[in-house]
Amino acid sequence: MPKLILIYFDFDGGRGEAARLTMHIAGIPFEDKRIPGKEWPAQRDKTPFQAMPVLEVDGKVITQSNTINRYLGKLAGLYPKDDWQAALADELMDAVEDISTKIGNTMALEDEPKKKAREALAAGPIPRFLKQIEARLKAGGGEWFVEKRLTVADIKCFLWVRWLKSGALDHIPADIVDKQAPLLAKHLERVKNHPKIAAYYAARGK
Ligand SMILES: N[C@@H](CCC(=O)N[C@@H](CS)C(=O)NCC(=O)O)C(=O)O
Repeated sequence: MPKLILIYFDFDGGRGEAARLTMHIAGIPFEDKRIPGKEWPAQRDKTPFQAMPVLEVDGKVITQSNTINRYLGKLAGLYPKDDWQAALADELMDAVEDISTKIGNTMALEDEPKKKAREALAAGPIPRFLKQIEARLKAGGGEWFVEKRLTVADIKCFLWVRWLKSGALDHIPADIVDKQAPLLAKHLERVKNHPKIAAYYAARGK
């Protein structure tokens, strides 16, 4: 196994969290290097694309959260070997990334434009993505997105749905998932209760 260092912000979510969970589930040793927000400006230009997560693999770096998820998913046995199933997992992760980016783009807005932008997302794109992603879950059998087992696609979706349901996003109703995509709400519980994931967050006091 290569020497792995995951570099990301110091919170238990966001684009770096799927990588952490993937390595924990598989028992892959890694250094969880958490960068405090105040240190980020000094670090930004040292990263290849001025963004995190960054994964160091035996001293070389790769970036882009879904690229990292795929790479680690392969090491962890949580990514399909079959090309078609792998494409379905990729599609799902990229769809989640698309809508997460739309939401993420509102984070730095001032109060009034943020309200407007989020209300617009809650009125259209978020319900649409929820329903489309739920349809993919149904197509996979209703419990997992691909191969009828936990993969990095489930982890990616779980983290997005958890964010939506957390109530942390002002102007986006926390019950939007329950109302628009109840199967994704159930999927969240399924992933959250995976023994390795439950043990990980219990150990972190979450
Ligand atoms: N496409 C990239 C986006 C990376 C990204 O925007 N990361 C955010 C954190 S989730 C970041 O580093 N923001 C700090 C900044 O842009 O200064 C990925 O999927 O990894």
